[in-house]
Amino acid sequence: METMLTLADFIRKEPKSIHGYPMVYAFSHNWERIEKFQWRPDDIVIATYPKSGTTWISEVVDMIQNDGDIEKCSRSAITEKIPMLELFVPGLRITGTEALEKMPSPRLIKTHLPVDLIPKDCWKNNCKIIYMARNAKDVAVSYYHFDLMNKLEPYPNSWAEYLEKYMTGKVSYGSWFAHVKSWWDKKEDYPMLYLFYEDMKKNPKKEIKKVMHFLGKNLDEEVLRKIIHHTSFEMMKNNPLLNFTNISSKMMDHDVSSHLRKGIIGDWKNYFTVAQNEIFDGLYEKEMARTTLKFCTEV
Ligand code: PPS
Repeated sequence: METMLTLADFIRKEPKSIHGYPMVYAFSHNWERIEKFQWRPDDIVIATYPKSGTTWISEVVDMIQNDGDIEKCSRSAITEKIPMLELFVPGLRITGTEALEKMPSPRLIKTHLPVDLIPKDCWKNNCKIIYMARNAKDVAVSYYHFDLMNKLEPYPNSWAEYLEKYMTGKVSYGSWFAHVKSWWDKKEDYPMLYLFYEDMKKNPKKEIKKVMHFLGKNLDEEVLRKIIHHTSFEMMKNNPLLNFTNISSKMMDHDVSSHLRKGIIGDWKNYFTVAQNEIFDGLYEKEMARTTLKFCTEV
């Protein structure tokens, strides 16, 4: 049955509910593959809500793991060397779980799954988890532009319409609030590294060092400088192995928007109207009232 499906069957579809969470329609197919996923104790998981700097932190982790060796880190496109667990596009025969099964250890695994959807063995296996969060408003703007170009998502229509869906948690992977909070809470009973995009922007060296210590590595200053340079926005934007241009235009139209678009803190100010901002702040206050989690939205 699955082999009869083509990419066209997955283009511009509304997300489908998986255990109550809206999931990218294509990825929702054959969900048992996620539930049956075999973790390995030396897996390193990079978890994020979409558009929170996943690609950035992923390349940082790979550089650290490879002691800053750019040649080793250029072994393949980031989408291949760090597969996304839930990725499933039957028409293109791309499956995150299959790619991961074939991969030698230690594996680097990308996921946007909320805590509740992470295959349970992850916790038993003591996999190393790095979570990166980014402020809600810049994520909304980045996600909107991504959905304009990413045909696996429904077409977002106007910014106003998209923001409404985002605020009500009807976009793929659900509510930003629930995602960042549940991972923040998970940190209480599971040792993980919780990072912020904004901290990486302000002081990449400090954050990269945190990752380095978390991974049990000790790299000298020269290597750290190399990592900072190689993973800067400009370098990554122009690196075809890191900017997603390897992904077929049938899935992503890079003429509409780039995966590495602006890479700044505060771009939301160019999109939120005063009224939208007031409504958003009201919701934010309510949703974030009972958490110690704090974000920065401007420099
Ligand atoms: S995805 O598709 O969910 O995995 O996207 P993700 O990589 O999480 O997020 C994409 C946004 O991260 C920005 N980005 C960076 N910012 C600063 N420095 C570096 N090196 C960097 N790499 C990626 C990217 O530009 C997207 O944000 P926006 O605001 O759209 O530019």
